[in-house]
Order: sequence, then C-alpha cells, then structure tokens
Amino acid sequence: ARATVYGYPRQGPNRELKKAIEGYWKGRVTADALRATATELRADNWRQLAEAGIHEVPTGDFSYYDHVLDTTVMVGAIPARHRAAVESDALDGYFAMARGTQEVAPLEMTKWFDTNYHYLVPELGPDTAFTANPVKQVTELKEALALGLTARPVLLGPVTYLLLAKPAPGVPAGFEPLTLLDRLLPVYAKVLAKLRAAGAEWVQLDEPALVQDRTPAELNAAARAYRELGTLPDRPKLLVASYFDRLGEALPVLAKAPVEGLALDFTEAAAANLDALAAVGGLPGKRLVAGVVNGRNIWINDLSKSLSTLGTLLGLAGQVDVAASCSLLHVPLDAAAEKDIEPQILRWLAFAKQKTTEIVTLTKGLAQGTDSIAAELAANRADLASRAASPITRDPAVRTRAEAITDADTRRAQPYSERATAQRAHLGLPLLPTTTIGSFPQTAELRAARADLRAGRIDTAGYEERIKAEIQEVISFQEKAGLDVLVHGEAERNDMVQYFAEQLTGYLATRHGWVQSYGTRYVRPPVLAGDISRPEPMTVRWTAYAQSLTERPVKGMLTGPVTMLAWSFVRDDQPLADTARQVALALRDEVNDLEAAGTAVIQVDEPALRETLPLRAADRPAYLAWATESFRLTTSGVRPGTQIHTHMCYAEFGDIVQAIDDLDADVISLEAARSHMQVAHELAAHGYPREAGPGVYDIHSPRVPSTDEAAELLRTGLKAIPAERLWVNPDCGLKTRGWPETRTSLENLVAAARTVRGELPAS
Ligand code: THG
Ligand code: ZN
Repeated sequence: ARATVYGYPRQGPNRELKKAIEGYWKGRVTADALRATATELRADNWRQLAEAGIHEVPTGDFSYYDHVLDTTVMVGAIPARHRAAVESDALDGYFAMARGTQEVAPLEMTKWFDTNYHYLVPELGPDTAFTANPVKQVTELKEALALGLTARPVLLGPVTYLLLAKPAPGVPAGFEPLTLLDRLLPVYAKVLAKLRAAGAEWVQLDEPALVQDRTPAELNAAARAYRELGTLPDRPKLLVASYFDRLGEALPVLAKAPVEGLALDFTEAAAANLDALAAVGGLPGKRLVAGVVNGRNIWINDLSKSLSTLGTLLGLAGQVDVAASCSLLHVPLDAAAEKDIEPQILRWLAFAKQKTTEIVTLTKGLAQGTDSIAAELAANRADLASRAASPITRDPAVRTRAEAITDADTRRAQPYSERATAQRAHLGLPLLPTTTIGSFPQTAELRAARADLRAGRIDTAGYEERIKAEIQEVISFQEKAGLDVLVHGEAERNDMVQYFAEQLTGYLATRHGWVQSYGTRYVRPPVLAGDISRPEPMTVRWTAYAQSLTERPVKGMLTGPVTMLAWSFVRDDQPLADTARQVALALRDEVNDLEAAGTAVIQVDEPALRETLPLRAADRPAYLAWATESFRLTTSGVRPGTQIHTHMCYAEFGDIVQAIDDLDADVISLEAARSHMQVAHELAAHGYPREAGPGVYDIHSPRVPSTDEAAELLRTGLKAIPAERLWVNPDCGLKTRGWPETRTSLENLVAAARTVRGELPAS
C-alpha cells in the first residue's frame, strides 16, 4: 500500500502566493520574483509531504489562479478575445482570462461542484481548435523529480473539462462542448506522451463530473475517452479519479476501461461506492486509490473505521493505496497554527497537514497490520471519545429545544395576503419601494479600525465610536438619497458568516484557516463544532442605534441557516438538518429580539441556498426540505406586520424556484441587472405570489448605471411583476464597492424609481 494525495493548499503558510500575485498585479513584484515564490512554495509542499511519509506526491495541482483555467491553457482553448494578450505575454494573458482587462471581459467564474471553490468556465464552440501545451505540467513534474521524489501529475480529465465548459459568446446555446471530445483526446494523448517522456510512471486524470447524474450519451463519451486514452501506445499508467460523491453508473464504465487504476471517494459515498465496486466484481489486477480521509472537512479521521473499509477493499483490487477523498485544496493548511483554540479541542481537528499524517498512518496500518500503529489508534480513539463526550458537542438545553419544534413553529400564522395588508399599514411605503441589500462600502478606515482593535491600539469603546460614526454617515446618506427602507451598512462585520460564528456558542473561528475561494481570494470558514446557542443578541444594538437616527424603517440584517452551514465546516456526527435546525433556533431568537427592539423589516440572507444543492437529483428533495424549513423556523416567530426579506446572489434560479417560494419570505431581492430582469420572468412564470426586487444595479462592476438604464430595467420588471409587489434595489451588497460610485448609483436608482412611479396608472 502507498500513501498519496491529489492536491495540496497552494497559498503557503502565510498566504505568500496571494501576496506575490497581488504584488505582481500592482507592479511591485516582478514576473521572475513571482515565479520564484511559486517554485519555492511547490518545493516546500512536496518536501513536507515526502517528510510526512507520502510515497507519491501530486504535481500540476499548483495554480496561479485556477486549475480549470490551467487546463484551458494546456489544451490551447484560449477564447478569441484573449488571444492577443496571451500571445504577447503568457502570464499577463493568463491573468487577463482570469480577471479581464480594460478592454476584455474575463472568463465567467462559477462554483466547483458543491464546494466553496470557484473555477473559470471554459468557453468552447464548433470552431475551437485544441493544441497541446504541456509545459506547465512537464515543468512541475521535473521539479518534483529533481527533488528525488516519486511524483504523479494530476490533470483535469477530458470528459469533466468538456462537461464544465459552456458555449462561447456567439455560439448557439444548444451547442454541447462534449461533442468536441474526439478533437480533444489527441491533445490529451500528446500531453500524456510528454509526461511519460519526462519520467511520469503514473498520471492521474480527475473526472469528478462523473459523480453527477449523467446521460447514457455522456457515459458513452466517458467510455470512449478512456478506451482511446487507454489504448495509446506511448503513455504512463492512468489513474482515473472521482470524488465528492458516488460514482454510480459511471463505475462499471471506468472499471471496464483499459486504465490501470481508479480513485474513489470512501467518505460520504463509502457505502454506495463499496456496493458498486463489489457489484462489478472489484478491480482485479488494478490499482484502487481509496479516499478514506475526508478532503473537504476538518474533523480527525476515525482510523479504525477507515482501516476496516481499507481491509474490505483489499479483497476487491490488485493494489489498495490510501488518500484523502479529494484535493486538500479545500481545507486549511495546518491546525497547529491555531493558538486560540483550546488544545483539547484542537485534537479533534485535522487540516491538510494533519490529514497527510492520517493517510500515512492508515497506509502503515494497512501494510503492516494494526499493531504497527497501536499508539496512533489509541490516541485517535481517545480524541474521538473526548469529542463525543464533550459538553460542547452536546448541550442538553439545545437538544431539548430542538426536539420540541413543531410544524407550527416553521410557518407564519397568517398567509402572505394578510401579512401584506398588515405590513402596508405598518410601514407606509410607496409603490416600487427602494432599498439596498445591506452592506455599504467597507472602507480602508474600517478595516484599519478592526486591525487597531485586534492589535490593542484602540479599545472596544474607541472601536465602537468609529462604527457608530460610520453608521451615522450611512444613514444620513440614505436619507438624503431618498431611499425608503434603510440599512445600517454592516460596518462592524468582516465576513458575515464569521461575524455570527464568533458570537454563537458551539462555533469555532480560526485565525489562519484560509481556504482558497477564487484566485487570490480566501475565506476562513468557521467550524460548526458543537450544539449551537446564542448567549446574547448579536446585531440588535447596531440596528437599534441606526433606527434611533431616522424616522424611516431600518432593515435588520442576518445570515440565514443554510448559508451559515454552506460557508462553514459542518459537523460530521449528526445530519446537516439537525445542525441547520440549531442554527435556525439561534437566529430565530435574534429575529424576535430585533422585532422587539422596533425593527419592522428583517432580512435573512440565503445566498448559498442554490450552491449546496446536492450533486445528484435524487438527493435534492431532502436537502430542499430541511433547507427551506430551517429558513422558515428562523423567520416565523414574528408578527404579521413585520416584513421578512431574503436575498440570493446567483442568477441561476431555474431549479430552485419552488424552494424560493417555499421560504415564504415577504420580499426577495435577487441578482438580475446583467440578465436584463430574466429572473423576474422566471418568478412570474412560476406564479411567484409575493414581493420581489430583481436588482437594477450590477454591483460586480464599478460602472454607474444611469437613471434611464435603471428605469428601463424597472419597466421590464413591471411586465413580469405588478407594481404592488415590485421592489427597487441593487443586485447585491455594496461592501466591495467604493463610496463615489455607490453614491451616484443609488441616487440614480432612486431617481429611476420616482420616474417609473410617475408612469404608473393612478389607482
Ligand atoms: N463569505 C464566506 N464564503 C463565501 C463568501 C462570503 N463563499 C462564496 C463567496 N462569498 C466567495 N466570495 C469571496 C469574496 C471575497 C473574498 C473571499 C470570497 C475576499 N477575501 C479576502 C482576501 O482573500 O483578501 C479576505 C477577507 C477576510 O479578511 O476575511 O475578499 O462572503 N464565508
Ligand atoms: Zn448577493
């Protein structure tokens, strides 16, 4: 048995890569210095892996931005609009594809399966001509080999690459990138030959798209791809990797293919993959890489359980190797860096470095028997027992309360029609009311104030004075601009999930637990470690302060339970639905306290509702049931006259429109400016019965929308949603925008609402 991983965090212990790349963009770091930093980080990672006992290190998983973009470069699928930039300078051209330039738009970015990582979407068309460009893969392989290591290049597989692509601009929407497979395979053949020549014994081809529901035609394409690559005369041994879910119908396809190995996820999908593997008679004579250590969560492994899985697998394959379920890209680097977490609790956590050790221990246990790892097994048993028995894990008060939830707790007492009447009387808003999504620009001064507080340069009172001054400014601007429903601007919040996590019992925050979200942007997902409760109100003080400054309604702002789970590391010892219910109860108390403090409008954001939709359709109804129920549990404790808003960011609502309806929020704001109000029509087609604010200001760009432009979008919105139910707002929060463009854009938005109000028939 051998120990391996498919990928490792790219950023370095102090996010050196982020700093080098952003420095390069600003002209402060030369291309050579950036390359040197990258080379050093790769070497450090490999040496660490090898020293920990990993037998075969991955290469090619490193990226300046994104590995799907690297694959686009590897196969020469550069979009026409980026070709000039790429030809004049490969590195700048690469970043132009990732981020755009003054002249050209970047590639679209979207989520990598159901993780929080984002990739750049390949743009392909009938005219796409692929060419092999293996230089990055070959260089990185040679670097690892030069260190004397056994290395296995990791490539995104051809089928998944095509399934992740979309038709290039101007290409008919019906175009299916998978039809390019026959053109793409010869390019992969060339890359494989080059890697073989450079010294690769094995190459890994990642095909995570095969864990999703696939049509017979798609499965046929996978069969054809691996028949063709497998029968190449000049190639390394091939390991086809799947992760994030069960391989299902694709397992027999790959088992039959002429490749030397398969890698399967034996964490969440363990039972299904085991059964399917047994059903095809195993993989006699082949290599099976068993992903038994969870690569996307941060809990220590149950070593005996994994050993028992590995033992079963021994009978099902020629050789069994041990790995994490997926690339370790999705977890932070090193739990030992967390000095603020109690040592006892820290023992429950495994980040990338600790997972590597687990993999090595399991490999040793598999090869030499459990006696050879007796001390590790004993320590592991003790840590698992300490977690299970901890009062953090189980809080009887939380459990009693969660068990007592009734259906009535998850439904508002009155139907929307009656609530709308009460809210109209309570709020006295005009038709086409204007509002914002919640956050205002996070200025350098605000970030400096937070840094000053952390460093002890100012005290809490001094920090709070700065926040209050910012709230005053935000309120006064909104009044002058003429907005109808105001917000306090969220000056006190860094990342919204982190802000709430820090205040809830049962949640752990990390200091250094950075995980790449996209490009050079990272998040520090907090850990849902135990039973969740709210020791005291979290937002009431700031909202009430803002309300004390104005006669107009100030909207309370909370993050919903589904998003709290989606952007955290979740518990692995109880169903997600149970964790969601606990978070919902804590948030419900906050909603009720906001109402009691005089807040008449409360927004509970669920931007991640769509993101965590399970990969396979069969798993979706159960997810949507607990997700929408936990939202309603959060929001159903208020009086009919209190208006509940929600907000979602992404534009693809088609598959969850019913779930949006099931939230039973009074008002929903959605991203719509770029798609010309398409979501308004989707909601209307569904018969959505409540109020909606499809965004009329694209906040993802510094561009200021004109009054005419916003008014025209509103007129389009009115064709789908009647004036009594249409709101006027930007697409999303304003925290990433600067003040000057925010000011003008919101003034234009209010002017547009007034213009269009004037065009409405008198009622
Ligand atoms: N919060 C959390 N997860 C998220 C988002 C979020 N996942 C999806 C989406 N939003 C990702 N978007 C971003 C946007 C900006 C940044 C990260 C993810 C970002 N990060 C800073 C950086 O890397 O410099 C660090 C921010 C910090 O100091 O906390 O700008 O909103 N949880
Ligand atoms: Zn948003």
